[in-house]
Amino acid sequence: MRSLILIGAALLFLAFALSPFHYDVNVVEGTVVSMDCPEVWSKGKGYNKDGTEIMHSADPMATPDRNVIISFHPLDFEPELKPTEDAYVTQTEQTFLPLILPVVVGSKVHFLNEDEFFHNVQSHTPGSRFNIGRRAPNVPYSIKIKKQGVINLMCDIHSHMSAKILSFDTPYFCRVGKDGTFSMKNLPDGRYRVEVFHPSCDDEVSEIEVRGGQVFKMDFKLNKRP
Ligand SMILES: [Cu+2]
Repeated sequence: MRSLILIGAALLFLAFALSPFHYDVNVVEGTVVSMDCPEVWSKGKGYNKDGTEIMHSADPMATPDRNVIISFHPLDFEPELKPTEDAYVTQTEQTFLPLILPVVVGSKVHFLNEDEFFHNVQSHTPGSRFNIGRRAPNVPYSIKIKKQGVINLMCDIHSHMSAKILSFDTPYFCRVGKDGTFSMKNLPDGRYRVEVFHPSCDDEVSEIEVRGGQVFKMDFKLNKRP
């Protein structure tokens, strides 16, 4: 009986290994170094129309280096696109957090005003125009992102507030870590166009082929926008 179970398991394994639908998953890891790229905004003092000082959150998620996103776009197959869960943008101390939010196209993005005064969120990006109106503190509001691409967010009350949603037609993307390293896991075999997005550096585009369930290395050096 036991040997029958073992034979059965071996046959199942063989069927899986030989199946045309079987693929290995790979890992791409590496570093992103940004050179001489400016802060997204000046951290110097600025003033609102009413004379009050412009606020900026000191949260790390408001800094360019914590908002570097690397995405892998399959060239050999159509990936399954499941909406991103927990896609949140808050408005905190007159700052969008995070500055850059990556999602799969079709996801719902939730906005939450965490300040004690009104904010607005709107986009004038063609194909992704919306305006959630002026919202009181702690009243959440959600928008479905229908088109892929970069969507620019702003607040019509505080003109220094800006952020971006990166709406991807791939589920393979990650945020580069604090130490400048990244590790993109679960990449099926194939060729990919690799894009690195940094809020204030020039974008970097590259290509990689991954196969055989291995770990691949990729390093990027980003330069100031020309
Ligand atoms: Cu605002």
